[in-house]
Amino acid sequence: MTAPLETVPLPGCPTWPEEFARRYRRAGYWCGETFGQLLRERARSHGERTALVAGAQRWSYRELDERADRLAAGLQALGIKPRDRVVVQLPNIAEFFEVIFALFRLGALPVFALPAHRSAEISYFCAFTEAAAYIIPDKHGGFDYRTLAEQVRERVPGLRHVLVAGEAGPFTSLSSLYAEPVELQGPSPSDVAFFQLSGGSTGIPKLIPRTHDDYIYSLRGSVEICQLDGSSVYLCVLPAAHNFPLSSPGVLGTLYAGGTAVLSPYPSPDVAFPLIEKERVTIAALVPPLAMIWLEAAAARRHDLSSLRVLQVGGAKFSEEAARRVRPTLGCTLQQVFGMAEGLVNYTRLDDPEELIVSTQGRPISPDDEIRVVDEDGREVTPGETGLLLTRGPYTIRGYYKAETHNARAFTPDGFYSTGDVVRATPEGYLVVEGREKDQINRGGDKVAAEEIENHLLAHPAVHDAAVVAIPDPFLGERTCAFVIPREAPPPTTALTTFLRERGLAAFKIPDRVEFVDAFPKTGVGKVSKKALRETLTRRNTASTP
Ligand code: OOB
Repeated sequence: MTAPLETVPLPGCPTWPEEFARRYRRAGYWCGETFGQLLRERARSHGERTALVAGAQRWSYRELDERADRLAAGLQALGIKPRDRVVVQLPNIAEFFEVIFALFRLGALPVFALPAHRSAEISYFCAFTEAAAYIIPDKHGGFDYRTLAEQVRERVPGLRHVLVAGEAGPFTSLSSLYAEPVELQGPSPSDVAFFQLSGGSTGIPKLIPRTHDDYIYSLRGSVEICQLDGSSVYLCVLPAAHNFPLSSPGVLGTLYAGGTAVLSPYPSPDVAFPLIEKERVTIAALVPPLAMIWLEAAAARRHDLSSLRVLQVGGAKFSEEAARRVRPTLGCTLQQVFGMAEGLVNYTRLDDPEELIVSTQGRPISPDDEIRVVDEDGREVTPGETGLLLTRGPYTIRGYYKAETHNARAFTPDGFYSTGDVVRATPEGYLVVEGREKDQINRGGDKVAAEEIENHLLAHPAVHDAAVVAIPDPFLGERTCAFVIPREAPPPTTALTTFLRERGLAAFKIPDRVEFVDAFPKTGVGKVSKKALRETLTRRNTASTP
């Protein structure tokens, strides 16, 4: 596979200015390698090692490499071309990786949907990216994705192919596509490799273009920080499409390091603990609510978890009290991970003092990750003060896909991404997440954009206005509450939640609670005051507790 070095940027994808690109190459961050080449190289140097374990399947590096080649040839024969977008919605199954490496080799671009997404989200991704194909499992978690694909097909007539891992039903099975490998030109390292999804704070989800160069750099940095090597065994329990289990260092980092990635179909201890024991897992990644469940279950000591050296926790704030329990309960190091699909990832280091590990969310991967903590006017705060986190660097995007207006707000003119996170930097340069300024609910790591849910609620005939806010929750950290001004008599709450489900929203986005009000409190400039709404809730709760 020969990769051209420079190509025309994909329309709608902002790139790094030339002087930065040059700097990142000179510093050795961008190495000029693509994912397709990376896998080929690993298959050459240690082809017989186990790359992936999923259920009864155990694929060596050689096998993964060959499967990707044969599937790439089949996808090409089907008419999938370089730069075509392909919405990939696969759970933690081995085919996930065969599919994405096949697409990488072809230069087609996976759009990473989550297994929890339903017709509203998937139809949007397919339509917005003008996807050539949509790839699903047959069934997972008791849900038939082929039914979903039928709904998506109806909504997006331009979608040419639905490809299924497993029983295809009316669609095409992936296994029917395998063909003799063909010579492919392959993408350039500076090309976009795929799209991640933003947690979002606006009405519609944003797509994040990541290049081979920038993402592989974040893998290399993560592998070094997490000390992965050929003997590492990574357990993937979170949905593999998410940036955290995919690349921090995740499955892709594990493959980069020549280790073994074990895919767990579900995150619960009854599924994950036997896998840790059997496969001698050395590192696993969790969101805080799952970490709490694991800590409870591990205390029962029914499984041998002694191989575990690192437990990563991230995606949402992990409470210091829970963080302190990791080492005594699991006998391993906690690593806090504060990252974002847009780029920047912070890690506590494995040999950091315990105090730093339990009380901070880590520091950036790269010496060239630029961090600014600013006040409301964009001025840098005194070191140690709390402010809004802005960042720029060798693996942080310069803009979302086809989102010019939003990009003007989410990025500063000099290219810093405004994360919407409120942080404080410690004297050691570690970040502590203190809160959030963006209009988003972080439901135990699942991100819900308030405006997206408000727009859906507004489509209900009984709703005059809606405002969605976070409510504190001891387990998930936050849950969602929708404040609704009804047009006349309030409809039953279930009428609204059923309505949202029927519109095809992912279950984690359905409000946990609905409160009816006559009017919304307003801020000085006349905007809905979500702060005052959250206070209303505290008052209502106090009033209802005897
Ligand atoms: C990860 O990525 P996303 O894109 O789902 O969400 C990013 C947002 C951050 O901006 C922040 O608001 C929140 O999730 N977050 C945390 C956190 N990690 C993420 N808030 C507090 N403490 C943490 N440790 O969530 C993600 C991507 C890569 C690695 C890890 C997490």
